[in-house]
Amino acid sequence: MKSTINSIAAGDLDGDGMDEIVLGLDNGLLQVLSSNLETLWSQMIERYRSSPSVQLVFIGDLNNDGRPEVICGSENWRFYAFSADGRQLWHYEVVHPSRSGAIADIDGDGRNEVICGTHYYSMSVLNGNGTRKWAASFGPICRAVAAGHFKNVKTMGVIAGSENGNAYIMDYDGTRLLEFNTGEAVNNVLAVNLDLGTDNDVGLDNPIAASYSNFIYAWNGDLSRRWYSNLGSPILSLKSAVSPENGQSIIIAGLKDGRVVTLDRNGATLRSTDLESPVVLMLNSANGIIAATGDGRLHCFKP
Ligand SMILES: [Ca+2]
Ligand SMILES: [Ca+2]
Ligand SMILES: [Ca+2]
Repeated sequence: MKSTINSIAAGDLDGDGMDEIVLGLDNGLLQVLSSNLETLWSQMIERYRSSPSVQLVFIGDLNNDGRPEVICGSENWRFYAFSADGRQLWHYEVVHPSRSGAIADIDGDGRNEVICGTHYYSMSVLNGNGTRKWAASFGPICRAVAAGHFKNVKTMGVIAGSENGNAYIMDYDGTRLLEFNTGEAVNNVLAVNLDLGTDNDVGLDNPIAASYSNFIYAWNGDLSRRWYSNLGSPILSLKSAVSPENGQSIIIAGLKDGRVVTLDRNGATLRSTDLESPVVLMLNSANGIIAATGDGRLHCFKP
Protein backbone atom coordinates (compact mmCIF):
# COMPACT_ATOMS: atom_id res chain seq x y z
CA MET A 1 0.00 0.00 0.00
CA LYS A 2 1.67 3.21 -1.14
CA SER A 3 1.50 6.26 1.08
CA THR A 4 3.75 9.03 2.37
CA ILE A 5 6.11 7.90 5.12
CA ASN A 6 5.77 10.37 8.01
CA SER A 7 8.14 8.71 10.48
CA ILE A 8 10.69 5.93 10.64
CA ALA A 9 12.45 4.12 13.50
CA ALA A 10 14.79 1.14 13.73
CA GLY A 11 15.51 -1.35 16.52
CA ASP A 12 15.91 -5.05 17.19
CA LEU A 13 12.33 -6.11 17.95
CA ASP A 14 12.81 -9.90 17.85
CA GLY A 15 16.22 -10.12 19.52
CA ASP A 16 18.07 -11.71 16.59
CA GLY A 17 20.73 -9.00 16.53
CA MET A 18 19.41 -7.36 13.35
CA ASP A 19 17.35 -4.17 13.43
CA GLU A 20 13.77 -4.17 12.21
CA ILE A 21 12.35 -1.00 10.59
CA VAL A 22 9.16 0.66 11.81
CA LEU A 23 7.28 2.95 9.42
CA GLY A 24 4.45 5.36 10.19
CA LEU A 25 2.41 6.06 7.06
CA ASP A 26 0.10 8.92 6.21
CA ASN A 27 -2.74 6.55 5.32
CA GLY A 28 -2.83 5.23 8.93
CA LEU A 29 -0.70 2.12 8.45
CA LEU A 30 1.91 1.19 11.05
CA GLN A 31 4.28 -1.22 9.33
CA VAL A 32 7.21 -3.28 10.64
CA LEU A 33 9.77 -4.56 8.12
CA SER A 34 12.61 -7.04 8.57
CA SER A 35 16.16 -5.94 7.83
CA ASN A 36 15.68 -7.28 4.28
CA LEU A 37 12.49 -5.21 3.91
CA GLU A 38 9.87 -7.98 4.18
CA THR A 39 6.73 -6.97 6.09
CA LEU A 40 6.70 -8.72 9.49
CA TRP A 41 3.44 -7.18 10.66
CA SER A 42 1.29 -4.14 10.18
CA GLN A 43 -1.64 -2.48 11.93
CA MET A 44 -4.12 -0.07 10.38
CA ILE A 45 -4.83 2.70 12.90
CA GLU A 46 -8.54 3.56 13.01
CA ARG A 47 -10.11 6.92 12.34
CA TYR A 48 -11.09 8.46 15.68
CA ARG A 49 -11.26 12.23 16.33
CA SER A 50 -9.40 12.89 13.12
CA SER A 51 -7.56 11.07 10.33
CA PRO A 52 -5.62 7.93 11.39
CA SER A 53 -2.40 9.26 9.78
CA VAL A 54 0.58 7.96 11.78
CA GLN A 55 2.67 11.03 12.63
CA LEU A 56 5.52 9.50 14.62
CA VAL A 57 6.91 6.10 15.60
CA PHE A 58 9.46 5.14 18.23
CA ILE A 59 10.70 2.06 20.07
CA GLY A 60 11.43 1.34 23.74
CA ASP A 61 10.86 -1.14 26.55
CA LEU A 62 7.56 -0.32 28.26
CA ASN A 63 7.18 -3.32 30.58
CA ASN A 64 10.76 -3.93 31.69
CA ASP A 65 11.10 -7.37 30.11
CA GLY A 66 14.17 -6.33 28.13
CA ARG A 67 12.32 -6.47 24.81
CA PRO A 68 11.24 -3.29 23.04
CA GLU A 69 7.68 -2.29 22.31
CA VAL A 70 6.54 -0.11 19.40
CA ILE A 71 4.84 3.22 20.12
CA CYS A 72 3.11 5.44 17.58
CA GLY A 73 1.31 8.76 17.72
CA SER A 74 -1.51 9.48 15.30
CA GLU A 75 -3.33 12.47 13.89
CA ASN A 76 -6.45 10.82 15.40
CA TRP A 77 -5.59 12.28 18.90
CA ARG A 78 -4.19 9.00 20.26
CA PHE A 79 -0.87 7.40 21.09
CA TYR A 80 -0.71 3.57 20.76
CA ALA A 81 1.62 0.89 22.08
CA PHE A 82 2.16 -2.50 20.41
CA SER A 83 4.16 -5.53 21.47
CA ALA A 84 7.22 -6.40 19.38
CA ASP A 85 5.12 -8.98 17.50
CA GLY A 86 2.28 -6.58 16.74
CA ARG A 87 -0.36 -7.01 19.47
CA GLN A 88 -1.99 -3.74 20.54
CA LEU A 89 -1.27 -3.11 24.24
CA TRP A 90 -3.03 0.22 24.84
CA HIS A 91 -4.03 3.53 23.38
CA TYR A 92 -4.28 6.88 25.12
CA GLU A 93 -6.20 9.96 24.02
CA VAL A 94 -3.85 12.94 24.27
CA VAL A 95 -6.54 15.33 22.96
CA HIS A 96 -5.43 16.74 19.56
CA PRO A 97 -3.04 15.31 16.99
CA SER A 98 0.30 13.78 18.02
CA ARG A 99 3.37 15.82 17.06
CA SER A 100 6.34 14.56 19.10
CA GLY A 101 7.27 11.84 21.55
CA ALA A 102 10.00 10.10 23.50
CA ILE A 103 10.51 7.22 25.88
CA ALA A 104 12.69 7.51 28.99
CA ASP A 105 12.76 6.59 32.68
CA ILE A 106 12.37 10.16 33.85
CA ASP A 107 11.49 9.46 37.51
CA GLY A 108 14.33 6.98 37.93
CA ASP A 109 12.23 4.03 39.18
CA GLY A 110 13.70 1.66 36.59
CA ARG A 111 10.63 1.70 34.31
CA ASN A 112 10.21 3.83 31.21
CA GLU A 113 7.64 6.55 30.73
CA VAL A 114 6.19 7.70 27.39
CA ILE A 115 6.24 11.44 26.64
CA CYS A 116 3.49 12.56 24.26
CA GLY A 117 3.53 16.02 22.63
CA THR A 118 0.45 17.30 20.82
CA HIS A 119 -0.64 19.92 18.30
CA TYR A 120 -2.57 21.63 21.12
CA TYR A 121 -1.54 23.16 24.46
CA SER A 122 -0.28 20.05 26.21
CA MET A 123 2.35 17.39 26.66
CA SER A 124 1.40 14.24 28.58
CA VAL A 125 3.67 11.80 30.38
CA LEU A 126 2.33 8.24 30.61
CA ASN A 127 3.40 5.21 32.60
CA GLY A 128 4.54 2.24 30.53
CA ASN A 129 1.05 0.74 30.81
CA GLY A 130 -0.54 3.76 29.14
CA THR A 131 -1.98 5.45 32.24
CA ARG A 132 -1.37 9.15 32.81
CA LYS A 133 1.41 10.29 35.16
CA TRP A 134 1.27 14.06 34.61
CA ALA A 135 0.71 16.64 31.90
CA ALA A 136 2.26 20.03 31.20
CA SER A 137 0.38 22.91 29.59
CA PHE A 138 2.08 25.23 27.13
CA GLY A 139 2.13 26.01 23.47
CA PRO A 140 0.34 25.71 21.15
CA ILE A 141 2.07 22.74 19.51
CA CYS A 142 4.78 20.62 21.10
CA ARG A 143 7.08 20.14 18.09
CA ALA A 144 9.88 18.26 19.85
CA VAL A 145 10.71 16.61 23.18
CA ALA A 146 13.84 15.09 24.71
CA ALA A 147 14.67 13.78 28.18
CA GLY A 148 18.06 13.94 29.88
CA HIS A 149 19.86 13.87 33.20
CA PHE A 150 20.10 17.63 33.55
CA LYS A 151 20.39 17.98 37.34
CA ASN A 152 21.36 14.53 38.64
CA VAL A 153 22.02 11.01 37.41
CA LYS A 154 18.86 9.56 39.03
CA THR A 155 15.95 11.55 37.63
CA MET A 156 15.60 13.18 34.21
CA GLY A 157 14.24 16.48 33.03
CA VAL A 158 12.25 17.02 29.84
CA ILE A 159 12.92 19.76 27.29
CA ALA A 160 10.09 20.64 24.90
CA GLY A 161 10.15 22.91 21.86
CA SER A 162 6.98 24.76 20.92
CA GLU A 163 5.54 26.44 17.85
CA ASN A 164 5.04 29.55 20.05
CA GLY A 165 8.81 30.16 20.01
CA ASN A 166 9.49 28.91 23.52
CA ALA A 167 11.69 26.17 24.87
CA TYR A 168 10.39 24.67 28.12
CA ILE A 169 12.24 22.54 30.63
CA MET A 170 10.25 20.45 33.11
CA ASP A 171 11.52 18.41 36.02
CA TYR A 172 10.76 14.67 36.25
CA ASP A 173 7.51 15.40 38.14
CA GLY A 174 6.24 18.06 35.72
CA THR A 175 7.47 21.13 37.64
CA ARG A 176 8.31 23.81 35.09
CA LEU A 177 11.93 24.90 35.54
CA LEU A 178 12.49 27.13 32.50
CA GLU A 179 10.53 29.01 29.86
CA PHE A 180 12.72 30.70 27.25
CA ASN A 181 11.56 32.61 24.20
CA THR A 182 13.62 32.24 21.01
CA GLY A 183 11.34 34.39 18.86
CA GLU A 184 10.42 31.69 16.34
CA ALA A 185 9.22 28.07 16.42
CA VAL A 186 11.45 25.60 18.26
CA ASN A 187 11.27 22.50 16.07
CA ASN A 188 14.21 20.57 17.50
CA VAL A 189 15.51 19.84 21.00
CA LEU A 190 18.23 17.52 22.31
CA ALA A 191 19.69 16.27 25.58
CA VAL A 192 23.47 15.96 25.09
CA ASN A 193 26.37 15.51 27.50
CA LEU A 194 28.52 18.46 26.39
CA ASP A 195 31.28 17.48 28.85
CA LEU A 196 31.68 13.99 27.41
CA GLY A 197 35.33 13.07 26.99
CA THR A 198 36.56 15.96 29.16
CA ASP A 199 37.75 16.23 32.78
CA ASN A 200 34.42 17.89 33.67
CA ASP A 201 32.31 14.85 32.65
CA VAL A 202 30.04 13.88 35.56
CA GLY A 203 27.53 11.99 33.41
CA LEU A 204 25.02 14.82 33.11
CA ASP A 205 23.26 16.07 29.98
CA ASN A 206 22.68 19.57 28.64
CA PRO A 207 19.30 20.69 27.29
CA ILE A 208 19.63 22.13 23.77
CA ALA A 209 17.00 23.93 21.69
CA ALA A 210 17.18 24.99 18.03
CA SER A 211 14.88 27.60 16.59
CA TYR A 212 13.51 28.77 13.28
CA SER A 213 15.02 32.12 14.38
CA ASN A 214 18.47 30.75 13.25
CA PHE A 215 19.63 30.44 16.88
CA ILE A 216 20.65 27.37 18.88
CA TYR A 217 20.89 27.48 22.68
CA ALA A 218 22.50 25.20 25.28
CA TRP A 219 21.94 25.31 29.04
CA ASN A 220 23.69 23.89 32.08
CA GLY A 221 21.99 21.63 34.61
CA ASP A 222 21.33 24.64 36.90
CA LEU A 223 19.60 26.20 33.84
CA SER A 224 22.14 28.94 33.44
CA ARG A 225 22.84 29.59 29.75
CA ARG A 226 25.93 27.74 28.56
CA TRP A 227 26.16 29.14 25.02
CA TYR A 228 24.15 30.20 22.02
CA SER A 229 25.01 30.52 18.37
CA ASN A 230 23.47 32.22 15.33
CA LEU A 231 23.70 29.81 12.38
CA GLY A 232 22.35 32.31 9.86
CA SER A 233 19.39 30.26 8.65
CA PRO A 234 16.37 28.55 10.26
CA ILE A 235 17.33 25.22 11.87
CA LEU A 236 15.15 22.44 10.45
CA SER A 237 16.88 19.32 11.83
CA LEU A 238 19.29 18.57 14.66
CA LYS A 239 21.38 15.60 15.83
CA SER A 240 24.27 14.98 18.18
CA ALA A 241 27.17 12.58 17.76
CA VAL A 242 30.51 11.76 19.32
CA SER A 243 33.53 13.08 17.45
CA PRO A 244 35.77 10.21 16.31
CA GLU A 245 38.69 12.65 16.57
CA ASN A 246 38.54 13.47 20.30
CA GLY A 247 35.59 11.53 21.80
CA GLN A 248 33.75 14.77 22.61
CA SER A 249 30.16 15.65 21.76
CA ILE A 250 29.36 17.45 18.54
CA ILE A 251 26.06 18.96 17.38
CA ILE A 252 24.93 18.74 13.74
CA ALA A 253 22.33 21.27 12.53
CA GLY A 254 20.51 21.02 9.19
CA LEU A 255 19.53 24.45 7.87
CA LYS A 256 16.86 25.84 5.59
CA ASP A 257 19.52 27.38 3.31
CA GLY A 258 20.90 23.88 2.59
CA ARG A 259 23.93 23.92 4.86
CA VAL A 260 24.74 21.29 7.46
CA VAL A 261 26.78 22.92 10.25
CA THR A 262 28.77 20.90 12.79
CA LEU A 263 29.31 22.60 16.16
CA ASP A 264 31.76 21.60 18.86
CA ARG A 265 30.70 21.19 22.52
CA ASN A 266 31.14 24.94 23.07
CA GLY A 267 28.90 25.95 20.19
CA ALA A 268 31.73 26.95 17.85
CA THR A 269 31.42 25.98 14.19
CA LEU A 270 33.77 23.16 13.22
CA ARG A 271 32.71 22.83 9.59
CA SER A 272 29.88 23.50 7.19
CA THR A 273 28.72 21.50 4.17
CA ASP A 274 26.37 22.84 1.51
CA LEU A 275 23.72 20.30 0.43
CA GLU A 276 22.03 22.98 -1.74
CA SER A 277 18.47 22.30 -0.57
CA PRO A 278 16.70 22.60 2.83
CA VAL A 279 17.95 19.87 5.21
CA VAL A 280 14.59 18.62 6.45
CA LEU A 281 15.56 15.36 8.20
CA MET A 282 18.71 13.79 9.61
CA LEU A 283 19.40 10.32 11.01
CA ASN A 284 22.46 8.90 12.79
CA SER A 285 23.68 5.68 11.22
CA ALA A 286 26.74 3.46 11.41
CA ASN A 287 27.93 5.02 8.15
CA GLY A 288 27.55 8.61 9.35
CA ILE A 289 24.75 11.14 9.18
CA ILE A 290 22.01 10.47 6.63
CA ALA A 291 20.29 13.70 5.59
CA ALA A 292 17.15 14.15 3.49
CA THR A 293 16.86 17.42 1.59
CA GLY A 294 13.85 19.23 0.19
CA ASP A 295 14.79 18.36 -3.39
CA GLY A 296 14.13 14.68 -2.61
CA ARG A 297 17.76 13.60 -2.32
CA LEU A 298 19.48 11.59 0.44
CA HIS A 299 23.02 12.41 1.50
CA CYS A 300 25.36 10.40 3.72
CA PHE A 301 28.38 12.09 5.25
CA LYS A 302 30.72 12.02 8.24
CA PRO A 303 29.73 14.75 10.72
CA1 LIG B 1 15.70 -8.27 14.74
CA1 LIG C 1 9.10 -4.86 26.65
CA1 LIG D 1 10.04 5.55 35.43
